[in-house]
Amino acid sequence: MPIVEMTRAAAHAADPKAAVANAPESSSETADFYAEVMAGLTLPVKTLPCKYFYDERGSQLFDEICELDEYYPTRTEAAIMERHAKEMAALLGPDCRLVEYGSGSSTKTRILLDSAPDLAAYVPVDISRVHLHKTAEGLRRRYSQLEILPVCADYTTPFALPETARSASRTVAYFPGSTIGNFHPRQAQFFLAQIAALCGEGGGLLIGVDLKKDPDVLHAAYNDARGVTAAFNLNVLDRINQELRGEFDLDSFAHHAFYNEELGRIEMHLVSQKDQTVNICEGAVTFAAGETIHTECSYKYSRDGFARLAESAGFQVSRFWTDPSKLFSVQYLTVAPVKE
Ligand code: AVJ
Repeated sequence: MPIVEMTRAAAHAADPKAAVANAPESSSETADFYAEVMAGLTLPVKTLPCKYFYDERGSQLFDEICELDEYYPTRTEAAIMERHAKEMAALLGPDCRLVEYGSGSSTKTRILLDSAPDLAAYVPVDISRVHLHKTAEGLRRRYSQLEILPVCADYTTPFALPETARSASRTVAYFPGSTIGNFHPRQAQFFLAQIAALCGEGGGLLIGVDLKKDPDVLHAAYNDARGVTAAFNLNVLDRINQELRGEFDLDSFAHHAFYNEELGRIEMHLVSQKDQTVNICEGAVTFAAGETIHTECSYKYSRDGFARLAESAGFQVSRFWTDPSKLFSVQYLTVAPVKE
């Protein structure tokens, strides 16, 4: 079926519940997904955007990754948040409009919200409409006094902030999880500059940033013994099969993750185990044995390296919290006054 008809079929799926759970939220999203998949797989170095990991199954697998012994970031960040929540909340100050980028299930946000009772509003921004509204409902029950204004948007592109009932004294962005590591440094600079512009003078950004460390620790975190990370990586091919009528044989691709020391990043790849051609809807992609699809970068920063990046985007690092082993950091950046 050609992509245009397929997207119509998705829009009129027979079982609406199944459509909500598994599939693209609209037909134009299926078309975008197809276009990005084919654009990535026809590059000289085949690539897939890592944002497509997070369908229903992928989000479940990611939650499982977060529980793994080897995967230190989630629990380390949560511990830093718990330990310094009061100080963080004080930095937000009264009547703050808190905007969360990629809110997901807002687990870490609860730590912050528990200590910050007098926010003007909480604005979770997420691309997944289902997740967003489910999470907002849960938070409304727990924080009945707080105005919660979910925005369904791809936060890497400009979006409008909703009006708050109570007028806000300032805007602070929250970007946990070290998702900033998925951006190449120049993309990260541009993205942070957009946040600085949105928050404006007096505004700030509370951000989780994974730190450079012993490569063996990094290697283990992305090559867990139970193979959950491998399943998470391979799931993107299954998603293409489901949503785009792809014909990937998952046994013909292998998970490969390693630390690229020179570039300071973990790279995840899917390695073709043989010469093969894979049909995807109307397209076809040919792989040589050993050829890879680059599926994710996860950059790790030194304290100084991130400070330089922040400054290049118009921020100043005003607080830096870390854990005793210096595995992870949470940092509070303030919008630097415009130089005369
Ligand atoms: C959610 C982007 C922070 O880079 O560590 C986990 C995603 N990839 N295991 C990360 C991920 C493989 C994760 N981020």
